Amino acid sequence: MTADAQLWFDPTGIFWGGAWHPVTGGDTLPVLDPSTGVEFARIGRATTMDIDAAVMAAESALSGDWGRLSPTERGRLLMKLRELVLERAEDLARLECLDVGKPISQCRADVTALARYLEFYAGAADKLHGDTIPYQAGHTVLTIREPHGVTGHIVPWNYPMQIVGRSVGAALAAGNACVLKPAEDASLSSLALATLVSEAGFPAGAFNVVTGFGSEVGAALSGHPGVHHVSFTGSVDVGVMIQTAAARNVVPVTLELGGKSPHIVFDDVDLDAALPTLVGACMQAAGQTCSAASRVLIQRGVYERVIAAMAGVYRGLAVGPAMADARIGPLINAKQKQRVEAMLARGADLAIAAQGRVAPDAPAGGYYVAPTLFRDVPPDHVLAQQEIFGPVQVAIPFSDEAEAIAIANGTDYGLVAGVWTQDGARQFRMAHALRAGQVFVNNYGAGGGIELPFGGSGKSGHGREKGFEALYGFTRLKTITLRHG
Ligand code: TXE
Repeated sequence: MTADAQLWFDPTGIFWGGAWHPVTGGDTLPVLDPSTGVEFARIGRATTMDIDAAVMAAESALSGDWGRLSPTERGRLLMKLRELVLERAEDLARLECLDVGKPISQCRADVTALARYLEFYAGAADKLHGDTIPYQAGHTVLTIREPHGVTGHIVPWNYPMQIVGRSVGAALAAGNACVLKPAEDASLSSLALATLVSEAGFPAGAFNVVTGFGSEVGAALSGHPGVHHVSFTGSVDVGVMIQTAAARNVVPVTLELGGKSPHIVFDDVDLDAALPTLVGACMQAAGQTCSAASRVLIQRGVYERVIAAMAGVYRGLAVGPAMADARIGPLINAKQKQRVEAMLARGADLAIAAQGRVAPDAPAGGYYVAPTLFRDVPPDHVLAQQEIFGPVQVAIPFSDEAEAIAIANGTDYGLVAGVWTQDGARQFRMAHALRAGQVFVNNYGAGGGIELPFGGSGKSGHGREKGFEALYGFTRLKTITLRHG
């Protein structure tokens, strides 16, 4: 462990049934600092037996103290957890910075977002109302929302705290008991959260964390017959596996699988307002963001001006160590760096408008990639079709609204879209026409907004995270028909 972040728990343990346990078999996995490539801790490599234990602990919680709490009491516990998160905010941020390689200021923002998710869902816990439905004479019909039961949460490494906050926060508020499987590259903040859950006084088994490989414990969790809902954020291929595994038990899944989100710039753009976002909406977490605006569609009348302005921003982008708070940090691991470099190589036939640079002080072992803006990219080019998940954007020219819509909707994904235009009617036309779960007009939130439902269509997945919609997703509706004559 380096002096940059201090662990206040043993990361080789896993947390279930309100207590820490060694993993069955005692195997561990290395935790590397993406800024240096150096190992600084180890986490437990759990087995399917550990998943069985965690699911059983969650089942016991539902039939025990956790299941007996009122919604208001669940909300208060979430609020207490929020307070503890804020008390340890700097520790959590430094831990995440070291583990995930995101610039420290982005990690601080992630802690703030985690606290805000907990606050939102704490307040919402006792506001999950049902309906009454007019029916036949002599009957009263009402609907109530019940928790699914045990919910499985498989989380990636790009925004661990935010994704745990939005997913586990909503599930707990709705009364489920959670089993969380963080990514093997980013498990520390989930383990840290378990210490705070314990301190907040959550009943045993309400929140459980099991670390290890996705292909081992992740697969076991998603196909476990004791799990009643699976929430997954990650790659399309694994999303398909998870949906298939859950289908064998006929349980619902929420899948958030990334995208190739278009940011569309019309000739009447207010370029001063748009420019920071046109680049910034792709550079958070070094482009490893599901909602990254990785395609910039620019109308021909303003094309050269926008490219020149974006190129100017790119030339000022320096990639460097996360703890030094470089604007852009390293990628998560060597594999992701190879993936992004392989994609860059597939762009050898394209023109580069501008590149940023890797800072001279960036340690040689870190996973750094220089930001790259390609121009005049054909809409069907592989770089304009496939998620790159790195600091890479493609600029595509278009002539009119119809062409912009065709290009924007012309990928397998449909997560987020952004539009810059001052024409009010066009703002609405575009918002309706774009295939995306979120459309931003004259701004681009890159998935932002705790209160705003978020999710996609096509290969971006289905179901909604965030806001009240996520709460509904973590419940099932029961209809009660009373005949009273
Ligand atoms: O993701 P994986 P990877 C995309 C992005 C990236 C690519 C590959 O394009 O380049 O995916 O990243 C768990 N059963 N996104 O390989 O493997 C795993 O342990 C159950 C987009 O890292 O999907 C981790 O917890 N679980 C994305 C989680 O799945 C399994 C964020 C995600 O890892 C499993 C991340 C299995 N068989 C990557 N195999 C987004 N939407 O934000 C792995 N996992």
